[in-house]
Amino acid sequence: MKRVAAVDLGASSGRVMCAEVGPSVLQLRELNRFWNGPVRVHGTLHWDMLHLYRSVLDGLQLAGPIDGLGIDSWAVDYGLLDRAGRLLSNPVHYRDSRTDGVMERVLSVIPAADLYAVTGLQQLPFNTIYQLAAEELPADAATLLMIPDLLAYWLTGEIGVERTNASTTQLYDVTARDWSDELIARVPAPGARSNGGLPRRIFPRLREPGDVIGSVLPDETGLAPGIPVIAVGSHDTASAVVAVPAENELFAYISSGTWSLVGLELDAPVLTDEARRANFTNEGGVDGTTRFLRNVMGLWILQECQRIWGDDDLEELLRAAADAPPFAVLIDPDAPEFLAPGNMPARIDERCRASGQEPPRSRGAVVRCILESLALAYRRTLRTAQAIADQEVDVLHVIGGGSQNELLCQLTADACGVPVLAGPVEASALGNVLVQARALGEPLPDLGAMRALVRSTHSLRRYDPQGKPADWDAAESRVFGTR
Ligand code: LFR
Repeated sequence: MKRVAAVDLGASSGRVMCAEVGPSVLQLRELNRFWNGPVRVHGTLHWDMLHLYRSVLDGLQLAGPIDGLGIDSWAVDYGLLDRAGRLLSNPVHYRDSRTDGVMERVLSVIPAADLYAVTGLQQLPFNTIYQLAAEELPADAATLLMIPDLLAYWLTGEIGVERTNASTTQLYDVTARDWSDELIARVPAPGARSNGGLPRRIFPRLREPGDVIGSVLPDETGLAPGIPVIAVGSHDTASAVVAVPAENELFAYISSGTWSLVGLELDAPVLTDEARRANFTNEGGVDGTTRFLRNVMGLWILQECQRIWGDDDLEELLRAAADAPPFAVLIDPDAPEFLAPGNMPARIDERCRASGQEPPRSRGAVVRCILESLALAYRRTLRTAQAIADQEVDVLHVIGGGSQNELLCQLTADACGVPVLAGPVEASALGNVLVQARALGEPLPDLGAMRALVRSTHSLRRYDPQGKPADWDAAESRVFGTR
């Protein structure tokens, strides 16, 4: 039996959990949970890195004796260190507007097909490559670290970038399984339409999930000396997919939180034109797997509505949504205007007017619109993934915080026409501790063994498809045309 701690940082909250992992045992206990989100300073959205580090230390101090700790977080964002190892500035939030228009400029230098052939990554305006092309690299930048790697560096003094997170930068060669020297050399300088290139030396050596990064530096962290810090699937979605409680290979998943990551687990990347045009990503998974998925905007739109309304009673909002008339108003949740923080109810109204729909009149109707629209986007994404990868799917696993949203789970089953199995909620933290436990010697030889342990220790809720499939067909052609 191993006792380990998981640091799991999501885009709206972070948490430190303590776990016991052993034969027939997989038990998590939350040590602390803390706010995370954008902090606007002079117009730029930042992450509050020191608040996160401080909160991580506070949580770890409550853990008692542990055999290891691992860190996962959202992807794409990074910190830059100078030669002395000092963080040059607070990492910028991926929803910041500095990347507006940058993707188009980069693609005029590196054609989209070239980029996809190397990286297999979906086009998201905030991919690391576009963030780096948005601003002049500070002259004293010596090292780029992704968010979990930055925290691991503060804890241990060791430098490196974990592979699953590196795979989200759009500067990683998914076939060679290393940084792409070619793309790094072609990234255009800010404002330029020609090659500027980034210095190759700022990209550190890659680590594998399961590698021991180093041990905790005792003095300033206040933690017991010598605790191993273990690289996990440091991209939160990679860790979450480890904990999908699938019984066989015929499954799809939705990692449901601020984002909804909808897709399949494959043995190898799909780098075809069809996959590129459908904007599917081939992110790196644990044990060399490929996460073939698309980002759907997720519960972010609802979270922003709640913030604008000042209404944190989600249960009540969901009850009202359940009573609101079905299919009244539908939107494409992936429309670019829903990406940046702001007044989502007003943006939904605008979107409705622009598409000839009467805007929703009550909060319940707005929430119904968001959830039905998400379910439609899931259906479309799932069907496209299956068609491209030529894979049958018997069950759709919904994992993460959104798996607690009963109305959304039922609508998802109805829209997709497959049974949904909901849970576990803390999928990222579970994937994180499972990979650590294996690295520390627990007999969990492969993903199948890890998933079997999740299944035998966590109860799942099943939602069978209900209602008329024809209603969803009609809804799909209303929003996306008949393609
Ligand atoms: C989910 C997630 C997604 C990634 C987005 C931005 O938390 O990690 O996988 O696309 O955040 O980093």
